Amino acid sequence: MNDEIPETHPRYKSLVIRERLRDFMEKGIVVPEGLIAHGRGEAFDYIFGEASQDFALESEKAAISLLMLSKNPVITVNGNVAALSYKEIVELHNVTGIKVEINLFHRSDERIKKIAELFQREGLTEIYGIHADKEIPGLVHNRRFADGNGIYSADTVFIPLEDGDRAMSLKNMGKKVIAIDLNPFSRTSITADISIIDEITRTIKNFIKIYEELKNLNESELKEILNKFDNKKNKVDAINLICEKLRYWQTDQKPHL
Ligand code: PTJ
Repeated sequence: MNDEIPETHPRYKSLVIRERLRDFMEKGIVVPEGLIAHGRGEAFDYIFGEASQDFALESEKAAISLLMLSKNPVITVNGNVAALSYKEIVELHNVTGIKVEINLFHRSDERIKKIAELFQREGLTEIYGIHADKEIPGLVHNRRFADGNGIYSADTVFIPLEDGDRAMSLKNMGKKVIAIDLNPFSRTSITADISIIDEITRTIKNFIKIYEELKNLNESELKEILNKFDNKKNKVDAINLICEKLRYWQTDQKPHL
């Protein structure tokens, strides 16, 4: 698949991800709009130096703590998320028990079937959202369809890659929301209780490592991590880094963060 991209290329990982999204678009899993959405994320990642910054790692630690404290957490998966991270999401499910629900903006039975098969081939037996029997109040688009045993009844919903109004509707239902979005200004980043400003493939890999570090902590130790976490400060750090980087490129002053 990647034979023409030399591993020594300075932007190798980014080029491999682009190629992967194109391949999964040809398979009917990613929609063409998904490539545009990825481009928006990539532009932010370029500024962040294509690396998980401290503010990202802190939010990832808080997110794992919240997932471990939750009784019924669900990760919601769209075409881009499935294409980029299905293997790691199954691994995350295997270690944390998080449920996996397919929820698509450009919803079709055919895409749902293809995405479900991807996860099934990786060994995931229970996939939610195939027969979405509930609607999230306040939404008019396709993301309103939810599984009564999945997102609809979850206490924590983990939303990667979505700039939308669903996060607010889920919060209005009393749920905790964790988001992954490289864009700190997206509606989902603004609304989430924990806004992870990091690239999805790095985030899910970090999650598995962080889980290993935290898995023996008790409830009060996990709660302490959450209490110390300041989502607003983290978002401000991300925005400050963007400003510093832009200034650096203007003036050659090294960014502090
Ligand atoms: O598969 P579907 O039909 O559900 O459609 C999926 C897309 C992604 C097309 C749909 O959800 C969409 O239009 O998303 P948005 O509203 O463009 O939001 C996607 C957000 O993800 C943007 O704010 C990007 O900054 C962010 N993003 C894109 N790629 C990455 C990312 N964040 C982290 N890692 C990425 N690789």
